[in-house]
Amino acid sequence: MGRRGALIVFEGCDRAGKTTQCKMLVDALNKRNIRAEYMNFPDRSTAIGKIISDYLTKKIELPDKAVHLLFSANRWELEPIIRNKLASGVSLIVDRYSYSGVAFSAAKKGMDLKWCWNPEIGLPEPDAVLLLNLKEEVSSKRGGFGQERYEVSDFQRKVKSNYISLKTPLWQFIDADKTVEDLHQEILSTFNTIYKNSNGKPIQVL
Ligand code: DGP
Ligand code: NA
Ligand code: NA
Repeated sequence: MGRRGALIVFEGCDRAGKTTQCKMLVDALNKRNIRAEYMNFPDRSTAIGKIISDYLTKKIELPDKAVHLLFSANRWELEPIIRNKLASGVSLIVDRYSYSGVAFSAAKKGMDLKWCWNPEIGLPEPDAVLLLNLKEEVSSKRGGFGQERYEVSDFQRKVKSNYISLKTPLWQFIDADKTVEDLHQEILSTFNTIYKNSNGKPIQVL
């Protein structure tokens, strides 16, 4: 049997370029015959994901704690798939994960990091978390900012400070204020190191 896949999570405030970079990384790896797939959270295509999507686009209102548990349940509904793919050798490039869950929810009044972290306990732990770091003045000028529920400058500042509280040795901060191609090259070489180092190590849990 070959090696397991690596689990790499991308985090960052809205409009930092995560989705673009995740997809470019998957394409680059597949071209190099490294099996890799893109995943994103929230996954709006599932039954739970549809409720989350309606909430984010402000079609419905829900209490903050209920929404938090839905986001978490959305990760748990895909947990068996994550485990199976990794075991079969596919690396997963994940666009947001539990850290978004906690950083965004805990930015709300009456919510704290510890309460928010609880439902994430037991999910597969990533081999690395790459935080695409972009100054708020730059990200807020990128297209589309401001259309969804959390895309407000004050809120994004709280999210950023929560990310800093969640940082562990698995995290790498990457300066995202550069061209798409330069950022891609940096991420590709970061991936190579993570991929080598994760070989033979069992997946841990959060
Ligand atoms: P995206 O599709 O990546 O733009 O993410 C949608 C929005 O939802 C974005 O503002 C970040 C936020 N978000 C992502 N995951 C979670 C989560 O688990 N909990 C909360 N409260 N917000 C989240
Ligand atoms: Na967004
Ligand atoms: Na995204």
